[in-house]
Amino acid sequence: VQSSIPEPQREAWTKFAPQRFAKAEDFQRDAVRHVETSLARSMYNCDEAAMYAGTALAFRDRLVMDWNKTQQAHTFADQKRIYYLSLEFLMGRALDNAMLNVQQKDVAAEGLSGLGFRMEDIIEQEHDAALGNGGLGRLAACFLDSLATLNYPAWGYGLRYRYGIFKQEIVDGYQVEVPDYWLDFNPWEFARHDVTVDIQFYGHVDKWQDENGKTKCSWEGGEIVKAVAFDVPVPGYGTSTTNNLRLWGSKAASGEFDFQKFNSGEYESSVADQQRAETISAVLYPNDNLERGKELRLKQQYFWCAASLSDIVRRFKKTGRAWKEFSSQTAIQLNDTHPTLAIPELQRILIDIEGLEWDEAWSIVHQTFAYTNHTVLPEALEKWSVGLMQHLLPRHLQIIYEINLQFLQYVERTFPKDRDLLGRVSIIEESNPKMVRMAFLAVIGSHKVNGVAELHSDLVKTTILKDFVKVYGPDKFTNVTNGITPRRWLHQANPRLSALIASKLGGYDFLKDLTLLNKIEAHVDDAEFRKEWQAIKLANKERLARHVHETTGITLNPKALFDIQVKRIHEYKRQQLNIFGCIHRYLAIKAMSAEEKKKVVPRVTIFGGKAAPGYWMAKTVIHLINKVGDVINNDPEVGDLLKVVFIEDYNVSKAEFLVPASDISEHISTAGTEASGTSNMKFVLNGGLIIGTCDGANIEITREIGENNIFLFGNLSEDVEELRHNHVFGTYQLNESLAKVFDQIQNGKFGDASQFSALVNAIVDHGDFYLVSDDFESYCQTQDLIDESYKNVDEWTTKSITSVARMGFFSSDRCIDEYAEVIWNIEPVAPTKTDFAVDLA
Ligand code: 9GP
Repeated sequence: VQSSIPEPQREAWTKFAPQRFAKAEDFQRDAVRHVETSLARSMYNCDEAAMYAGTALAFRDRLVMDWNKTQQAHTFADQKRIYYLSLEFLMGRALDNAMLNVQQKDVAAEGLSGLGFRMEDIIEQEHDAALGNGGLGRLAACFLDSLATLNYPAWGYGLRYRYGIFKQEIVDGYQVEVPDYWLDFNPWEFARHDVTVDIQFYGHVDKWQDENGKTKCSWEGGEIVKAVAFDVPVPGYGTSTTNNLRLWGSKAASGEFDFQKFNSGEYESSVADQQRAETISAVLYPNDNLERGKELRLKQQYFWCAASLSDIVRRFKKTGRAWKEFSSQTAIQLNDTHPTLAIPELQRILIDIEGLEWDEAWSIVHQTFAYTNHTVLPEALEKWSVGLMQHLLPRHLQIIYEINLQFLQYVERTFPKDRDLLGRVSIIEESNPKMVRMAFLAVIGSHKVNGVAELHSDLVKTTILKDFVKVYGPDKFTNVTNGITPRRWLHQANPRLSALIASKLGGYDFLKDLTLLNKIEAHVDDAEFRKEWQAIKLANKERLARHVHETTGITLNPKALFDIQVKRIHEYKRQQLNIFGCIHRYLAIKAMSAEEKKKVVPRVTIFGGKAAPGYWMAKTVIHLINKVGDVINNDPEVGDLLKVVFIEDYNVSKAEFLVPASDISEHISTAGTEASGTSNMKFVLNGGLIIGTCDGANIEITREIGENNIFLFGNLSEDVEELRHNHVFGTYQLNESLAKVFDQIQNGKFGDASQFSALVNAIVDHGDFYLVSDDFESYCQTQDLIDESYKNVDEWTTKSITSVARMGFFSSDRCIDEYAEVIWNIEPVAPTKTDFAVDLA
């Protein structure tokens, strides 16, 4: 195609295509042009929002050049691609990331300043793309960054929710949910009105014999909804590779609205179809680690899986290859069980539409898919009732039954003496109503299954999928410990620390190979380096203190020990343990003499995180935190010795300034419950130490950075079951210090005690499932140890530097290389040379 374009045309094209900004003026020209022409604004009414738009569009123009070329190069290379199917992509803001990844932020900052704007203010104008709940969605976003940076031919597929995760407001200490209108202005997406797929729901299955007497099935009738593609460019760091994230939006298949109804005066019902169809991609379910079998959620899942597969299959068919090559050209990763319907959908396409035999199709399906498990919590494992599936997806249910039948026949042949095994591994749970177990379908339809940290992957094999290890053997199961992108979580969030590291390592290569960080350990005794290290932490704490003051009126002492726990609010994550610990500390301070108080290390405890709107206990925890804060922060006897702050509406962009400001962060889940955790990695990478349980990736962090550099406490996962059993059947003794904390709550010290009774009763009367009481003593003792350690500034700084130096393993680049080699079997494609991106590799 390229050589068929005549030279003069090609020359003109190249001459006028957007170029890299050689100087600040080039950026200004484009930004001003966009403000004037794309926004129809002028110098006199260009506010920060307008200048953000001008800046974003100026950068977008250039990103698109690399994006187009990358797509052409990947088509031309015709190599195996990876498709990452995730119902959540928690991307956060795009502008800062784009400027840094193409290494033009300094030019833009200079240009903006010349136009009378500050870079920080412009960046602040952008809405977060909050299409996710927590760790799972943010992991998908980090993976996209790494895939592009490492030049892998990869696409993300997700849903374009009109409303992302709700905005959280705190009113009188309670969480209130407000809609997130993030699409009001979003320059980062391209609507592809020409890329649409018709998606079918409901209907029935017709069965007939073809001319050769073979039984054929087809799915008929029902309702059609249109999927429209919206594409988002994902630029790699220091490479021209810019991959695509394709998000599907839903529309009525029959056009805008029913003209006949409109003409006969039925104005409202004329748009009803449209509204019903658009509902599918309207909202993100705001549940983290919790599934409820709602029909709309199943519709979302099928809509997105079917649209994505149709797109993938169409792209494959354009290559003209035979079907048997599909799985050597295509890898599809299922991010959790949410996209599991893609398995029966591909089988359906191959047998019902493309006419393949069942066995040939199944072998393609099985070789194509791999599944990542992100939780062993029973309440998070997806199940759909057979009745709902029959109603919504009748053909898929038939296919699932056939997959199950063949699988169970295999199990029966292999383990003829183990009758119970059949019931335990069946995709269909024989409950009332019968349920389809999606994790089992994902395992059976995939060639590899992975967990996300070593302990978690072991637990997967010994608990929820134990019987499948027996059936398939251990090789099908593997571990890929999670990681984070150092571009966003160090370079973007903490530019001064990144610059300090670069000054010692002779450049920013560590952002592409994080293991190079180990070289800063050689500078651990360098006095100047240590001074700057400490100054950076203090500056980050001052910035956070300013934010807290502006938003809550609370004044923080930046020299205090900043202790941060930010993540979704969940009983298993145990924010309740932290707030009970704060009350315990408060009581201790209140009992101190003036002399004793002088020895106390002042502490600021910061919480942040959303509760699922229907999760009452989590909302109670938020309420308690705010009420405890009100009392402590206004107690003159306590003063600066303790402050308790709740940061409203925790999201990716808030994480970017919270993470660099911590001295200690809390990762204190009941052992065996947190699959991995990824914020633990972010905090340590920014020089904060952590207090944590032996859970998820904390264990591997300890192995990498050394036991002396982490504060571990609490019971181990192997003891959890027995402790729980003892709570119910043995003699249960509430921890004494915790009992005193509860006395204060019940006496109304923090307001109406009845508001918090469920929280207290869960521990006192209902078996303390999360072992708060069992771990309380060791938690408080460890907090005391932290205070002691913090007093020794030198020792603390050494721990901080050493830990950062040893965090190389936790880059998401390492994860992606592991997935590429062990699971996907894909190779990078050499990036194209473009005028815009600087190719470091
Ligand atoms: O709860 C896990 C969290 O520990 C992990 O870091 C994250 C990414 O792997 O996934 C979370 N799981 C879910 O959100 C639901 O399975």
